[in-house]
Amino acid sequence: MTAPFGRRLCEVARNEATGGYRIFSLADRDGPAPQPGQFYMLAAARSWGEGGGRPFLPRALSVAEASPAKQGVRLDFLIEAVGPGTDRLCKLEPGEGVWVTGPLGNSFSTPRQVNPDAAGAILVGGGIGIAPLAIWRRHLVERGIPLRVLLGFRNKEHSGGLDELFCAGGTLCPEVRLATEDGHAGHQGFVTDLLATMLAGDDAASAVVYSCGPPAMLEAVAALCRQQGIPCQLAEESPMACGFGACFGCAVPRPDGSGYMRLCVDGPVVAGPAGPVTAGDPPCLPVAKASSDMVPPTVPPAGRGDGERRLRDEAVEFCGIELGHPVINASGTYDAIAARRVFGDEVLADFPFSAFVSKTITPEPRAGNEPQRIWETPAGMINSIGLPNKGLEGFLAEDLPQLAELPVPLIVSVMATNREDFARLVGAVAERDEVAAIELNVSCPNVHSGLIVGEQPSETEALLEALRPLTEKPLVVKLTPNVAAPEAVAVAAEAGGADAVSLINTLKASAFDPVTRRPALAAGHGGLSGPAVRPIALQQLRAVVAAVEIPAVGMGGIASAADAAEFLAAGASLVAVGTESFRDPRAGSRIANGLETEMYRVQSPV
Ligand code: RRO
Repeated sequence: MTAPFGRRLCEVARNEATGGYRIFSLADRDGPAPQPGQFYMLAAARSWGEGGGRPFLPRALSVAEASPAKQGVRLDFLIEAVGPGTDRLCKLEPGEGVWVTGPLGNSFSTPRQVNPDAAGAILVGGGIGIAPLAIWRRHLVERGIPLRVLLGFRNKEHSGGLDELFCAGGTLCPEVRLATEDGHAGHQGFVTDLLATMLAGDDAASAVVYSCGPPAMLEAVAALCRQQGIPCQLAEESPMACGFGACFGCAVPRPDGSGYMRLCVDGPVVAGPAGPVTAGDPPCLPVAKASSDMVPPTVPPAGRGDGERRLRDEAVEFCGIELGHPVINASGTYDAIAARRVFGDEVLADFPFSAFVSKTITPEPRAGNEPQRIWETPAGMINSIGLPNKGLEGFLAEDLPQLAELPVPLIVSVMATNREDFARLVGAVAERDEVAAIELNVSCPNVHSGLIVGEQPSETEALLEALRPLTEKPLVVKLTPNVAAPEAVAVAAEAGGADAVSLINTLKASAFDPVTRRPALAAGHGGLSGPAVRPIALQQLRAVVAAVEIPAVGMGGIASAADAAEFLAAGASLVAVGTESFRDPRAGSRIANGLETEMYRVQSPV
């Protein structure tokens, strides 16, 4: 089952305190019923990102219950206010709007699907992690599958949802046993104490364990199951910007140890043994700045450069390629293959971009950087993804045939650390008919030596001189903003034979975790994107456009048609949407649809 493509507006039906947490219910008129274990990306429709720019990203919440409503489905979530996103959701009143994307991710599998001899299910929940187990319990009860439920809480104040989700008529359901660290109810100690005893019994031998809770608890559950040879499924959590495979932020180690997987598309339910998972403010989607404060249409000025670009109609030509409109994606911010897996073929029917730029590929496969990979900042985020990709051969064999099914021209982004490897990439990619153009990423801030070429005009020119003879296909150079004069690099790229430049890549940035006081990202630093960088991107674009004759693709924090219009006014031939797609999977279409109107409006100076 695929999710509806894009985000939709739902209404808060209920938001009530329950033992330290809140039961938060939404009326989802147009959504399908979720499967147990699935999650949604949620963001308040109003005042999201105001007063300091956070929350900026939507938050991922597992569904605790779903019931048929007069129209559509009513969704229940359990929320704890642990950061700006959950704080905001906790304050919403019934009737207020929430942007919703989902249901997302995979779901629990019934014991027989996991183990044909299974006698029953053992559900193990901790704290707010009891949420997905509540809907899973109901599902199992309805199918007559025997089950036992073990739930653990720190204390009475942190036992929210228990009364509502695991009690009937005010009494705890008979199959539920409790463990509390303060001993106020049930066994005093950890829920894993109860699990250890249960798994040692003969009647547990063919059971399947399902668990959700804090990372340490999941690791203990996985270890116990491994010792007893009992299969387990763990609903994990990881910081997540998009929920549909675009941001590459929610990486967790694969259970078999072979690199990382994205929890949003390969989880959140993972077969044990569990890898380490990262806790934190359960992730998230805010609303783009409304563009309705613009004054009525008038005829735009003609020409190129500051405030002088004319957009006659939606179609544009870029390096000899006809495009339906001027909005493409920024490399690495939209995985069209994953999006199709999540949302189905509607992605093809209403593709958000007029050309698709792949995530950067390298000669050899790369696992990407260790998590934590993303961090929300005021009006933006820092990423340190580290170029995970299948390598040239893997890309050509597995990804290219799927990308060739997209209804738009394909631009393949490549990166190497030396000219020979760049040449290998360009040579191999250029000979494929499916590829319309090649983007040379000389500006990744997150890999060793990723920036060396793009920071130096002479290196950039020499690289282009080496690559130019290899293909007649357009070569687009992705510029770094992390230099004093990006226009000097653009001039060098043009001199070397580049057909176009694109800018900006992300700005080198850091953040510190307020709790640990250590760098928030495992790599120590990363690249900043989102509306926070927009004025910098516009200034660099102006400087580059003034310095070169070749066209420029402008990007950096574009969240609305009005923003895109600014980039076109500054001289961009195309605009690219990046981080905004994390918040709205159809942001590209929204911006393209609004763009023509924007271009014919006089921009208000205030
Ligand atoms: O994968 C990344 O970490 C990454 C890349 Br290749 C890039 O070009 N820009 C960025 O912000 N992140």
